[in-house]
Amino acid sequence: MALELPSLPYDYDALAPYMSRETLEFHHDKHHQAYVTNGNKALEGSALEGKSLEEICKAAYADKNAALINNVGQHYNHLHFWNWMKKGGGGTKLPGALAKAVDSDLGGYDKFRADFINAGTTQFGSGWAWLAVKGGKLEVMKTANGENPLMHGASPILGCDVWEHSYYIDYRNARPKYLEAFVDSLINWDYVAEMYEKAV
Ligand code: MN3
Repeated sequence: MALELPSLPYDYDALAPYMSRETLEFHHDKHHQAYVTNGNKALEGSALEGKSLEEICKAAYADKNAALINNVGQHYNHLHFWNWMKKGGGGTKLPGALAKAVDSDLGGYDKFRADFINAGTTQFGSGWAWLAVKGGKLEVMKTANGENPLMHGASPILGCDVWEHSYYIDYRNARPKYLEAFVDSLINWDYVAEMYEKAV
């Protein structure tokens, strides 16, 4: 089945002022669409056509297939990225089991917040900051370009896009400010908890 661009799970104005309509229009309608279009081109006639996105991400990385890593990887990342945000999200509203794991595996919410923002800030060039499950435990990670934790033996449960197209319209070069707004005001913790339940 060909890759498809899903609609945003909210209105284009829903995440303002933390993420503007203009950013979402470019990011979703242009950038994500391009990953879908180019991912389909790269998959056409390949042995991975019809496999799950998770399988394609892992196999593409093992095969060092840059077109698939970048485009199908980014399709997977963005599918979840839209759902990792919501109006009125962010802060310490973590569902119970996840809050417990953040305490035991990451040293508590405040340390998670600092480490996640630091991962995104120190990712040189384009990439992602992640909260992932590896070996049954939570881990803060960062990856370059279109890569994701699936390609590094882990299951992503939260990711923040730190490509400039995700923040330059709203924050210019202030990537740390964007990461703070993402963590404090945008994270959809219910969706993160759903992915956590599936990953452990
Ligand atoms: Mn992006």
